[in-house]
Amino acid sequence: MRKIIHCDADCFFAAIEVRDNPSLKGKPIAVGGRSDRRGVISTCSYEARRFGVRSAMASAHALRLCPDLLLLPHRMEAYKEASLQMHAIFEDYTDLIEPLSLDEAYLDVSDCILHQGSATLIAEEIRQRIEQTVGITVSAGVAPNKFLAKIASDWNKPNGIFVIPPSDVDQFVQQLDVAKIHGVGKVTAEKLNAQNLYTCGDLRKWSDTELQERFGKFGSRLHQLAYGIDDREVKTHRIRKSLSVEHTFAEDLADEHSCLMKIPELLEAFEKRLARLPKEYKIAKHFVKVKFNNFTTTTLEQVNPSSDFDDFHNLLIKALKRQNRPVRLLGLGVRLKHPDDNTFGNQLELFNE
Ligand code: TTP
Ligand code: MG
Repeated sequence: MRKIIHCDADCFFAAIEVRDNPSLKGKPIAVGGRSDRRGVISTCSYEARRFGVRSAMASAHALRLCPDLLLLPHRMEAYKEASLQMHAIFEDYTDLIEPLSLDEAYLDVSDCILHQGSATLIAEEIRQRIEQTVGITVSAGVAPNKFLAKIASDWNKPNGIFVIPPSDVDQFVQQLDVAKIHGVGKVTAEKLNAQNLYTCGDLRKWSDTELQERFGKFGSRLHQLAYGIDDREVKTHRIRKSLSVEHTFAEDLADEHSCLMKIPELLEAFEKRLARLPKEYKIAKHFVKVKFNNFTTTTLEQVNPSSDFDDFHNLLIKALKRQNRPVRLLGLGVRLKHPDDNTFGNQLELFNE
């Protein structure tokens, strides 16, 4: 069972404009291209939304709907900077982050041990920290999968959180409007409604085959979503160079024996993460990391790693010999190779050919 958080900033570009010019607060504003140049609205404040102004609408049309609309030009650098700040906060909780746009991301916090692993408390802390450091509000959805987390982040927007615990999934999905399903646009929603299918509960009356006959491949997906099932993983886009786990112990580990005793639990956490790693990755090296009680850190690597994890045992014994002191932190992990990684090492191989 996964724990997924979907974070989505509230009227992102507009919120940054208000943050940087507080006199705009409470006013109908929009960020977009100029109406005399056939510009379109990128986004607008909630005050402007009350007039019917929407993203992707022609700016000229928006100004007719809301004559007092303050139309501001883009400041992409400021939005990118805020986006980076948000991601830096996400990274304190997990490596499994899938950005969907500058202001939106999925986080898989299944392995996060902060707040006793409560995804709800993690999401609340993320929202608070973004508000404090970036100066904008973010809405969050917490659920056992991406499909539901995304719907949940929209549920109490703006500046809200909505949690769908596993025990509530069935009931929540039963009454969910089919139009809320990602991929169900206006046309599909109308088709479904014409068949008396309004909620996901209604969708369950149809078999997988019946839905496929009517909607092709998407029909099969609809069948799964109607039961709240979505197995899609949170996909990080960057290429990983390494994968590891580490732990700082409440009390220093006094000797080699007590350090070696910690390997099994570190390995257990590590293997969980390794299981989620996409198959294209190859393990190039094993390594251990040791931080001693004087805060010096040492790492030791094994270039031709064994196929099991016995290396960690031997590496750790060697690393500990570098300083005979109590240990604060132990880590172990692997350096990775990815076929798409075009850094120096791979290019050299190319030249060698
Ligand atoms: P969204 O998250 O879709 O919208 P939003 O953050 O403005 O509002 P909400 O509170 O509903 O989340 O998009 C994020 C940013 O991406 C948005 O601030 C501006 C930009 N954007 C466009 O430039 N064009 C578009 O059509 C959309 C939808 C967004
Ligand atoms: Mg948003």
